[in-house]
Amino acid sequence: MKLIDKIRNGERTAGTFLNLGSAVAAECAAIAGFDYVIIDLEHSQFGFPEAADMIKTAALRGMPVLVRVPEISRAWILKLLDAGAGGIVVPGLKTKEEAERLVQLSKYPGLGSRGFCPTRVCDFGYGDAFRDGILSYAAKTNRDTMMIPQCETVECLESIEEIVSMEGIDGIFIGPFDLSLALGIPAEFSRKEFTDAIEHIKDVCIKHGKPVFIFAPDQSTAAKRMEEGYTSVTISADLNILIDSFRAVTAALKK
Ligand code: 3PY
Ligand code: MG
Repeated sequence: MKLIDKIRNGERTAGTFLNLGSAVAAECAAIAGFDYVIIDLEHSQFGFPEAADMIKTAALRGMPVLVRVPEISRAWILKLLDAGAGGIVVPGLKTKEEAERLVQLSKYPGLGSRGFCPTRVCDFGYGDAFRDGILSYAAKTNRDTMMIPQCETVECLESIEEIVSMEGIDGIFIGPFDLSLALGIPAEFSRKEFTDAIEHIKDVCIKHGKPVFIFAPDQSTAAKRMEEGYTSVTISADLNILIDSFRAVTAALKK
């Protein structure tokens, strides 16, 4: 099932970041029962070929995939959506104009001006994606692909209502580390300035009926965020979970 359908069904979802660049890690996340993964092209060391491979492997496992892009560019957004990404997460977004550009590049006419070609995501035009005509395909794709700016700058926080209410913006992802840095209180997640900010973002999203995602570095923070009513929590990343598991094993051996 697509992530957006789980969200529409009112499910609280949990995902993780994939920073290893490994399609096998995408499979492992699916086997482990995550609801989705986010391929991270912002902070990792791999590129489009690996990401495309991960998207395909995840699809074979029925695992929804979002991709965090390194920048808002036509090249990245088209390639990733055409490869089959279910949505795009945009780090460091600041302005309403950047959000508008994201919508322009990622949504087909009706909402934007996404370039069209029958690519992998629609069986290269040989499946039944266009059974009801190209306009119906475009409208369905516009509804089903999620464009999710991260709120992690002061500028985005200040314009959050304008950005969230924009047609074609399908949710917000709170980046606690960058947001706290931007507020001048690095990683001080219990400070009132920080808790007020994330509560505000959550309330604005709820008011506009849009999902609100938040990153949690560990399971206890994730559980707390779930209780606080975030739509989705993205917990840690494949490489951190791997190192933590390795550490638990080595620590047990050395006891
Ligand atoms: C942040 O905390 O800044 C993030 O972007 C988490 O992914
Ligand atoms: Mg960030």
